[in-house]
Amino acid sequence: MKNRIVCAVVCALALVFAAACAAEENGFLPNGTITDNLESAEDVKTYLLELPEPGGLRLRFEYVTGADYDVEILRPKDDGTLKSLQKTNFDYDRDTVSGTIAEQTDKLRLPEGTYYVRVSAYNYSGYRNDDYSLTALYDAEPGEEYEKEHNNVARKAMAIAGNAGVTGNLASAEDVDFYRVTMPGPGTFQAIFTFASTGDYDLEVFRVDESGELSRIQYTNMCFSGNTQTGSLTRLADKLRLPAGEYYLSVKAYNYVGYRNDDYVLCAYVEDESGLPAEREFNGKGAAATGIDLNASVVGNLSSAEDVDFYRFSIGQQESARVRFTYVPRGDYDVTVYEAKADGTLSKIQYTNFCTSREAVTDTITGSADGMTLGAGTYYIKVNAYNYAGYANADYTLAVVTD
Ligand SMILES: [Ca+2]
Ligand SMILES: [Ca+2]
Ligand SMILES: [Ca+2]
Ligand SMILES: [Ca+2]
Repeated sequence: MKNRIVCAVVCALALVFAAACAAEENGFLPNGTITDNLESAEDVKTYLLELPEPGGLRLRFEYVTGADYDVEILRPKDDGTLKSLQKTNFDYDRDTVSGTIAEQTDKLRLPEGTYYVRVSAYNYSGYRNDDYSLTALYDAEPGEEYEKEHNNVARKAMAIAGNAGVTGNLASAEDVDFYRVTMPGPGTFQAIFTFASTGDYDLEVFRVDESGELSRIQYTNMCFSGNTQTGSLTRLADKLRLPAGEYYLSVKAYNYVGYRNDDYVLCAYVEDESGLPAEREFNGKGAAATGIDLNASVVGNLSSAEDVDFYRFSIGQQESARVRFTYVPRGDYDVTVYEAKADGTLSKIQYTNFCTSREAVTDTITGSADGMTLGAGTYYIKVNAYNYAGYANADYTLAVVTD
């Protein structure tokens, strides 16, 4: 039995070697051109393509009009079989002056290594005996500033540094691109995305939950609804505040119609707030409240209309104090103060709505709530958007000041 397995492995290796040798005769270097033809409707031509470094690859295929070809890019798997990465049908059937047409495949980003390109007739009526020419258009992209496929699942995500753009693209409507960003300390996190303005992308941010599974914390649809815009467009996702840790970003097409093969640029803009008086997400419950001191400002923000931010402060002896809140004029905030009861429950003692209906000439507005007489104890403050329309992503500043 063992001998049969060894024999099978040897035979498989021999077949791979033979296939490689056979194809190598027809091999072509990156950016080289092969001129060839199919000798019959059943003929299949296979060419070896070696990519010395990871990079972008697209094929240029020139053929007689009226013909119908399939051009496929494959890579050998460890077991010797070939996996199809892309199959493009070329079937231009209108007349041209030259009688030929040159078209290109969508661009793939590929790891370095061995690939095969296979040319065949789509069907019997699409077969032509005429010459075609095939060119591999390849750009080496060894640097970290370029997407590294295959990254379609989170565990194969490409690690990217904060504040450094990575250029990638969707190779097909089904392509998914995962990236991983490590935040060494708590701080702000904001995705910046530059994309073809006619495209429609989904950009998602995930954290890893206790069980090791991805949990989505942000979804942004990146598109442009106008019809005159050309070129590319840059959009910002809402700013998040996140604990230290690893986060995943994914880019994919919103749907088949929204797919574009063009390059995009993704940047995770991060600012470390270790040691700074800033909110510490995830603080959506009193038990996870961010501790603050009396008469000291803390900066925070709502990362979505549903975000809730809890803060906690303590008073040693009776004080007269009030909440001071600084915010952008278009925001509409609910700020609620609670007293912690002996049984651990929170009892509401003050509610203030912070908003302005007047036209503001300043970037921010500062409002003060009514004064409160607070006995020794622990208190909580909850900040949330008054409603969906009142949500603003910009920073706010909160303080409890004694009179
Ligand atoms: Ca990709
Ligand atoms: Ca991908
Ligand atoms: Ca927040
Ligand atoms: Ca929060």
